Amino acid sequence: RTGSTVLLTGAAGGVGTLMRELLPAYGYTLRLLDVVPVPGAPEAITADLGDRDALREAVRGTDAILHLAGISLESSFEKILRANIEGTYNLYEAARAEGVRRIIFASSNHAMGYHPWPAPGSDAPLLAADAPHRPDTFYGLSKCFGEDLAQLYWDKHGIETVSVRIGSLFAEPNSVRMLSMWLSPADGARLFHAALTARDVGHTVVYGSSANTRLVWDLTTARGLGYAPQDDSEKYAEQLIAEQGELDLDNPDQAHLGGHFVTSPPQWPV
Ligand code: 15L
Repeated sequence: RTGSTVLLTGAAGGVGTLMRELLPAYGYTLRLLDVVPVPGAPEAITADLGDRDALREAVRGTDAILHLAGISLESSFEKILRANIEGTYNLYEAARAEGVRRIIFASSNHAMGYHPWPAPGSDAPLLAADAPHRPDTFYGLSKCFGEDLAQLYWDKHGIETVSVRIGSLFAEPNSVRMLSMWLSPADGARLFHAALTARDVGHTVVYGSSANTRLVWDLTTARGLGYAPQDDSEKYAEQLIAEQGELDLDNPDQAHLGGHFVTSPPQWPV
């Protein structure tokens, strides 16, 4: 519901920064949290996802949580375990203890990264939201865990979650792969707003992308929330393909939906 207070975790991150700008127009009051200070927002809460008391206080009195915090690239298993797996558990526990009823979980396309890229011209169906998990990294594995945690907290405690498998949420796509994966910032805000306001979501898993001409994911569950994407990456296609060439499915870096996360994942800075 608009007019509600939403805790935004990871408010200093890439997606968090974009959503801080775009979501207030939908009528939300945002409470910001990050492990580092949020530039331009001295009121933001600085807390680690390992600090359970701080999380209880941060979620108290909010109507919903948009959980973007955590490590957003591949890292060591130990770091992923702490930030993404234990951190997400700590946040759900805080929500349960404080009676918060709705969480939007920033899952990732990398939960599904080992699904093969469809051959050009093939009539392979779009990848459904309920296809099996095929994580491409420990990072992707932590997103699979988060989705299952969300299911558990719905079944056991009645806390609703929309798990959004975000594609590539950047101002513009910067690779040929991203022509399929791009979620424009404006469509990202539309999707999070739909996830925050749709009724009776239980635990719903959706792909987060714009209405891209080269889409590989089935957006049915996202549209079922009322999401109506307005953008299409195709306007960037000519230039990106001229610079980088078409995808080469014989190249192991490009043969799967997770792209180069499958072979040489970008590393979270230590
Ligand atoms: C992700 O999950 C990352 O957080 C982001 O930095 C991008 O790499 C994105 O996936 C992607 O696949 O483009």
